[in-house]
Amino acid sequence: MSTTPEATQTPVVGIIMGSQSDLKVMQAAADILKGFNIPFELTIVSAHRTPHRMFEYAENARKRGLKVIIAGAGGAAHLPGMVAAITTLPVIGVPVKSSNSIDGWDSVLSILQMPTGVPVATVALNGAANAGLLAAQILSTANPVIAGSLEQHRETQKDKVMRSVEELRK
Ligand code: RP5
Repeated sequence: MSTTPEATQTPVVGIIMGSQSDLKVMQAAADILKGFNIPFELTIVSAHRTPHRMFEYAENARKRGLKVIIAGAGGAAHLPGMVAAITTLPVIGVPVKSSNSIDGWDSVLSILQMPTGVPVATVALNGAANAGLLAAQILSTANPVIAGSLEQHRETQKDKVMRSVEELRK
């Protein structure tokens, strides 16, 4: 497994976030993609503070070779929905619990409640690891190597639970 796939190959997943302060949550998506050897890029794109950058990023994403976008934001979290409005690539939204949020409900509801016609696949609050896994699953439909790695990942999870079951039996 390459240690820095994102540095050597064209990214197929774009991880974007509204602020540097989201990185502590969004890093989990990057870690998952690294584990699956999936090339990705990671950057900050703010719907509110850099709207033109957001538009350009979303408009060019498919042309640049991206296949999935993971977008994380907190507060009035418009980033995933706006990016989904501009591109037809699948967009996975990660609601981030930001420091001045109302328990994260602001982020969850603004990402989750997309109007019909422009879907965002919303994961749990701070659920960036699942966003990484979902991106891998989307890519696995056309990539048997990733599909095999996902099977292995599930087996590992199962084995961990079964070890706990054995421990409790003792
Ligand atoms: C959102 O506002 C960001 O996604 C972040 O979660 C939140 C707070 O941003 P900072 O004030 O920390 O830059 O746009």
